[in-house]
Amino acid sequence: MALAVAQESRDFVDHYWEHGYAIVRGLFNQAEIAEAQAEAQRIYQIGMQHHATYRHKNLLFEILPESFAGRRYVMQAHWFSWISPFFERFRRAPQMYSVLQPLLGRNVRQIAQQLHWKPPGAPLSGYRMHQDLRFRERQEDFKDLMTTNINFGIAIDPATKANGCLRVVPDSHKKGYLGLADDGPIMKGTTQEEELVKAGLDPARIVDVELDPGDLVIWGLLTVHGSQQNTSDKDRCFMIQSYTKAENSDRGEWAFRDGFSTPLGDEPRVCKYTALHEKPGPMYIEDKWYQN
Ligand SMILES: O=C(O)CCC(=O)C(=O)O
Ligand SMILES: [Fe+2]
Repeated sequence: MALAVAQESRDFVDHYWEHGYAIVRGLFNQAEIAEAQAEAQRIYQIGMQHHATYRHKNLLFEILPESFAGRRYVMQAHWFSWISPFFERFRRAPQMYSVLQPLLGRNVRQIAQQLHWKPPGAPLSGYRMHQDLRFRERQEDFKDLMTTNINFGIAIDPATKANGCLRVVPDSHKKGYLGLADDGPIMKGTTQEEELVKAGLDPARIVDVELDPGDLVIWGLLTVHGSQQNTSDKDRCFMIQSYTKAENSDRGEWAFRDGFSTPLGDEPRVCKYTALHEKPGPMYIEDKWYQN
C-alpha cells in the first residue's frame, strides 16, 4: 500500500495532532491520478455549460461568469460524485480509509466533496487565511473539533507556490477560533500579515504545501490555512474531501460503515447545505459575491 513512504508521511497521525496538519506523499499512484485528472477535466467541462453558479441538490458548480471575468471560469464543483461513478468510488477508496481509520475510527461520514480549480488568468483564485470552522456551527471544544472533522486535500494537478498551493500555519489549531477573514468573502482580497500578527500568528511560520499529483494533505477545522492567487500558466486542480466521525454527526454521506466502504444511496443527505430538502433546485444562484 502507498503508505510505505517517507517518514514524514508515516508519522501523519502524531503530526496532525501536534501541528494541525500532515502530509502523506504518494497516497494515489500515477495511474490512479491520471484517471482522476481526466475525470476532473470532464467535470470542469460540465461546469462550463452553466452561465452562473448552479446547484442541484448537493451538486454545485461555482462559476465566475463572463460578465465579471471576461470569460467563464469554473472555480469549484461540489458533490460531483452524483455525476461521476469514478469519484463516487474514489471518495471511499481503501487509500482514504488507510489514513482515516487511525484518526477517526471505523465509522466515517463525508461532509464535503469539492474540486477547486485555479484556471490561469482567473481573477479571485486565492483564499484568504481562515479556519474552516467559519463554514460550520461554532463550538468551543477544539479537541472535539479536531477529532470530529478532518479535511483531505488531494493534489490532482501539481500544487506549487506559483499556482497557489495550500498554505498552513503550523500549531495554529491550538489557538481556538480566531475570526480571520470573517469580514467578507473568502476569495476576495488577500490576507495581510497584520491580520495574522493581530491574531497572534507568526507569518514567517507559514508552510507552503507543495504537492505532486496523488499526494495528500490533511488539516482540521481550526487549522489556519489559505492559498494565493495562481500567478502561473498552469491550473491547480485540488480536491478537498471532508470526513467526520459518524458517532458525532448525523450529517453527511456514509463513506465507511464499520470499516466497509459504503456507496451513496438514492437521495443525497444533508451535508453542509441545510436547506437541501426544502430547496433542492436545480437553480442558478446569482448573488454576485465577487463584485462587491
Ligand atoms: O483551495 C484552496 O486552496 C483552499 C480552499 C479552502 O481552504 C476552503 O475552501 O475552505
Ligand atoms: Fe478552508
